[in-house]
Amino acid sequence: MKRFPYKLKSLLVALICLPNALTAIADNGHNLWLNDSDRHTSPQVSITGKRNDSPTLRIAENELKRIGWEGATTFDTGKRDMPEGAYSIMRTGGGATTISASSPIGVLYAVYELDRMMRCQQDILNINVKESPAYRYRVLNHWDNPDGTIERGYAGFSIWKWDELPDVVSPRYEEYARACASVGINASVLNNVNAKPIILSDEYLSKIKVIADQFRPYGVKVFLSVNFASPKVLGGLATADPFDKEVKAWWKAKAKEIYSLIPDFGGFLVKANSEGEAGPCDYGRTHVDGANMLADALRPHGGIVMWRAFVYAPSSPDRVMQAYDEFKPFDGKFKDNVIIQVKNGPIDFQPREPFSPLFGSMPKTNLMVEFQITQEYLGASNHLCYLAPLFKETLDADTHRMPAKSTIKEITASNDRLSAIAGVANIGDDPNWCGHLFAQSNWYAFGRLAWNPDMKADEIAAEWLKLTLSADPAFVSPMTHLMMESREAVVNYMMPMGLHHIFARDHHYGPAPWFEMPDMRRDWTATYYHQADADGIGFDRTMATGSGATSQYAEPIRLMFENKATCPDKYLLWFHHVAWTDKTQNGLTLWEDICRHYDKGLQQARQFQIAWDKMRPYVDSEKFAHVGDKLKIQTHDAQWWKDACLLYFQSINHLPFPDDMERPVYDLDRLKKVDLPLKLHGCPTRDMLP
Ligand code: BDP
Repeated sequence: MKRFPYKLKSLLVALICLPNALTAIADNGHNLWLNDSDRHTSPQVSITGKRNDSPTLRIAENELKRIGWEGATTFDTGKRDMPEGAYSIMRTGGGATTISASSPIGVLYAVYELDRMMRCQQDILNINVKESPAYRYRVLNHWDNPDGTIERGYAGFSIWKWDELPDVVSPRYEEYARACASVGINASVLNNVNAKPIILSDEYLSKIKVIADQFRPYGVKVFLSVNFASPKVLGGLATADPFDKEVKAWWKAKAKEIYSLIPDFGGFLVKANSEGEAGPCDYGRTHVDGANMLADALRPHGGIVMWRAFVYAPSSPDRVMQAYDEFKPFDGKFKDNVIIQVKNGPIDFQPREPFSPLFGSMPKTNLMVEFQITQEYLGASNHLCYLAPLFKETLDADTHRMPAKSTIKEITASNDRLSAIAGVANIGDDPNWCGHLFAQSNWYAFGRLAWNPDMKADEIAAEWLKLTLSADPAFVSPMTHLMMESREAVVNYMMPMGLHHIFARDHHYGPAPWFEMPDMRRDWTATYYHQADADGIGFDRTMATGSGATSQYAEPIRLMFENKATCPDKYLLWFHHVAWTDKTQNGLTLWEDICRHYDKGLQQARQFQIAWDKMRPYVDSEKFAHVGDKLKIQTHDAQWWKDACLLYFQSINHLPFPDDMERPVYDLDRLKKVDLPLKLHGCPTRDMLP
C-alpha cells in the first residue's frame, strides 16, 4: 500500500516528461545546447544597413525560423558606433523586433540570444537587451595534430579530417562553427601548440582554406600554431634566427600566401623555447625578438601573434617563478599586435592554483588568459567537473597591481587595446563532441564567460542544463548544485589544500605522489611538488625561508601568502611546508585536515551518483546511462586518489587515520603498480583502472 502513491507519482512524471523524452531520444548529445528542431515559422524579416546579402544574415534568418520566432523583425547592420559583435534587441509589446549591430555577426549573435531566452523561458514579450563582448578575440585552442590525434584529447580523434580535405568537407566544420558562434566564440587555433612545420605547407594551407570558408559566415577566424623552426625545416633555410634577413622574408612571404587564400586569417599562436620546442633563444635572441618579427610579418594583413609565456627550465630553483622572471623585464617591448598568452596559474592547469603573478605585472603589454577546457588534470572526460568556478576564480582574482581596475578580468578585458581570452578545447570526433556529456558545459561556459566574464557560474550552469537536458526546475535546481560542487570535489579527492602536480607521469590521469626517477628532471617528478618528509609536507615558497615566489605578488597578497597563519588553507601547501601536527585554520591538525578533504571528495562523488539517479525522469535513457557510467568511474577514481595519496603520505608520517574516517580499501603496493600507457590516447576505460 505504501508504495502505491510513489508509483503513481512516477507515472505522472513520466507522462508529463514524455514529449521531452521523445525529442531527446533522437539526440545522442550531438546537438550540444542547440535545439535542432525546425519549427518553420515565417517571421517577416527586413534588412537595413550594409551588407544585406551577407551569408551571415541568411543564417540568422534561418535560425530565427528554426527557433520559432514570430512577427515583423528588422535586422539593422548600420550601427557604426557598436563594436564588432555587439548588438541590441528591442521588442515592443506589438510584437515587432529590431536587432541592431554594426555588422552581420552581431545580428547572428542576437538571434542565438533570442533562442536562449526562449528556451530558458525568459520574458520575450518586451525585450530590451544590449550586449557587447568583453574580449575582442574569444579563442579555442585545439591541440590537434596533423595525424588526427589530439594532445590531451579525451573525445576521440580530431574533427579536422586532413586526409579528406580539401575535397571532402565534413559537415562537422559548419556544425562546430555554429556551436562556437552560438556562444560568441570567434577564433579557433586549429592545431597543437607543439606545432609541426607541415601545417604551413601549401598542401595544408589549401585544406585550411576550406575550413576557414566554412567558419567565415559564423564569424570564426582561423589561427594556426606555428613552429618557430619552420623557415629551416619547411623552407630549407640554414637558420630560423629572427634577425636573419632571409628568415624575415620567409615569414613575410608565408603570411602573404596565407592571406591570399584566407583574407581574414587571424594570426599565429607560438610556443617557443618551452618543453623542447624551437624558439628565438636557440639563436641567442629573446622572446621579444621572436614575437616582434612574426608580428611584423602579419601586420600588413591585420594579423596578430599570441605568444605563450609557458616556460620553465630544469635549472630554475622553483618552476612557478620562471614565467614571471623571464617575461616581466620585457614589459613594453612587444609590438601592439602581439599578445602574451599566460596560463591561469603559474604551473600548468592544475585542479587549483593561485593566479599567475604575471597578471597585472606587465601594464604596458597585451596579456591574455589561457584556460584548459580539456580536463588533462581533472579526470579527463571521465569525471564530471564543471569548470566555470575555476575560470571565475582566476577572472575575479584581484591582483592589487593597479589602483582601479585590478582584477584579472578588468586587466585583460581592457577595451583600449588588443584583448583576448583562450581555452584549450575539449572537442573531438566523438558523437557528443566532448566525451562526457557534461564536458560540453565547459565549452559552453568558456564561451559565455569570454563574452561576459561577469556572468555567474551557477547562472551559466542553469542555462546550459535548460538548453541541453531539461528546463524542469526539479531537474535544473539539483543539477546546478551538483555542477557547482563538482570542481571542489575533484580538488578534494585529488589535490586539496594547495597540493599540486602529484599525478602519474605523463598521462596525468591517476595519482602517483611517490613518483620520482633517479635521472629525471626534478620538476617532472611528484615528490618535487609535495616535498613530504617525516616532519611535514608542502613547497616552501616564502621569502623568509623558501624559494621566494611570494615576492612575485603585490601587497597585500604577498603578505597574506607569505604568512602561514593568513595564507588561505586552499593554498597552504602551495606556499608553505607545514608540520603534520600543526593546526590549520579549521582547528584540526594538518594531517587530519588532509584526510578530511580526501574523504570528503570521495563522499561528494558518491553523492553525485545518488543525485543523478534521481534524475531518470528528466533525461532520455541513453544520456542517463552514459552519465551514470561516467559517475561510476569518477567515484571509483576518487577512492583510488584518496587511498593512494593518504596511504602514501601515511607511509611517510606514520600517523593514524582520524577515528571517524572511512578506511582505504586498496593496498598501497597495488596502487603503485597501476600502469596506464604513458601516452594515453583518450580516456582510460574501466578495465584499465585498479
Ligand atoms: C602541459 C601538457 C602538454 C602541453 C603543455 C603546453 O601536458 O601536453 O604541450 O602543457 O601547454 O599541460 O604547452
